[in-house]
Amino acid sequence: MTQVTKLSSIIHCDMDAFYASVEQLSNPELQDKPVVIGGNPKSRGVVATCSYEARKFGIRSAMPLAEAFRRCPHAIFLPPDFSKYKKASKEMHKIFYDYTPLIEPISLDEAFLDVTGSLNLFGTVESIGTEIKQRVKQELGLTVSVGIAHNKFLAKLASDMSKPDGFLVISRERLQEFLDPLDVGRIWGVGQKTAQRLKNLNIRTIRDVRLLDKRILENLFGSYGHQLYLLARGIDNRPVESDRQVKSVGREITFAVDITAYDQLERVVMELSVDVGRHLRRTQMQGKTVTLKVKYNDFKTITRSKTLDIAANLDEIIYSEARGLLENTLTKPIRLIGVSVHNLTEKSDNQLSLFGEGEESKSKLTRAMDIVRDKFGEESITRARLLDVKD
Ligand code: DCP
Ligand code: MG
Repeated sequence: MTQVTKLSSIIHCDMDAFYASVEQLSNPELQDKPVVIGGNPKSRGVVATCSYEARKFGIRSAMPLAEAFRRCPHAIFLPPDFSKYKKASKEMHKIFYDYTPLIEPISLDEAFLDVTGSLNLFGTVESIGTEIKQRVKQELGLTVSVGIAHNKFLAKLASDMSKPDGFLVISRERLQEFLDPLDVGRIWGVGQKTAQRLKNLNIRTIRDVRLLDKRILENLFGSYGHQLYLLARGIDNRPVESDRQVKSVGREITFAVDITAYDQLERVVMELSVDVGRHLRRTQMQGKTVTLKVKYNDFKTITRSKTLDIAANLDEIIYSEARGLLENTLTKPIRLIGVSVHNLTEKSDNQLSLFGEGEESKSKLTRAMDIVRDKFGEESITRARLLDVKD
């Protein structure tokens, strides 16, 4: 009997110049102009993103705003407006869900879709990709770049390489001839450091990596060497992990000015805890381990974790644990702080609370607040209540 292996059909979608495109859409005066998202060019912040018109001046994500201003003083500088971006992201996901429930969001503007099981209903993976692209344009007014292949690495490569307004299919037949001439930096997981290390060894293209013995790669790069061996051949067996299989939910923030006041830190930790809690409840998840991450002004980073007896997703519980972990961390000015919850399990809305009556009423109150926030926005309800949580 011959064994038939079913190949996956993966689509990678990534919006073009996402924050900037959303701003251009909401204000026609910004269209076709260099727009930089990040804030006041005189602040010490960095560029979140910029329109393709601004990229012509060499402006890029993560560049200091002052440098962006130097390159293009007539660019329009705007602060980010996350509620707008979240709304656009939600609408894009609604379109995705029409084709498959197997969606792995990577960021607000980027996701993998496994449509293997949807082909009977919708035709080919190419027709699904085309339809998604058209609908995002028609219904949202935004352009999304679409990459199609039989695994995640190749699908992402396809959308990255065809940007902006891209659409590219990497077929299995022409896979190696497509990959071989590409720069090593195109391999998933190869950052600037690894790329430089490879180039120092005169390994410049994916073909150069492919021609190396597996043992040499493993000697050079440890367990990642094995990955490199596979990726250079276009092999990537990672499944598309939909929301339910996500391993942690976290939020972090880099401050424009390093923080030295404890009460300010507490307030930020509260905001982050609320965001994490909201995301957990939206995706019907709960978690047992709360982690606090602190990066100091000298870039030294510490993480502290606490594992609870019972998994939780209430803002109060996450905040109270994160605040406990925050104690005695303010030994130097702090540059970044993050709160995350790990050890996730599913939690449905009607699941009984295991914390007893007190928690049950907190849970009800939180649910009521979530409903109000869904309707009127994140800032519609004061969070002062949380500041009173002492134990
Ligand atoms: N972002 C950010 N800081 C970064 C990189 C990105 O705040 N260092 C934000 C702004 C981007 C959004 O995330 O709009 C999506 O990131 P992408 O890397 O997908 O960049 P863009 O969508 O802006 O541009 P493109 O995908 O067309 O290259
Ligand atoms: Mg993008």
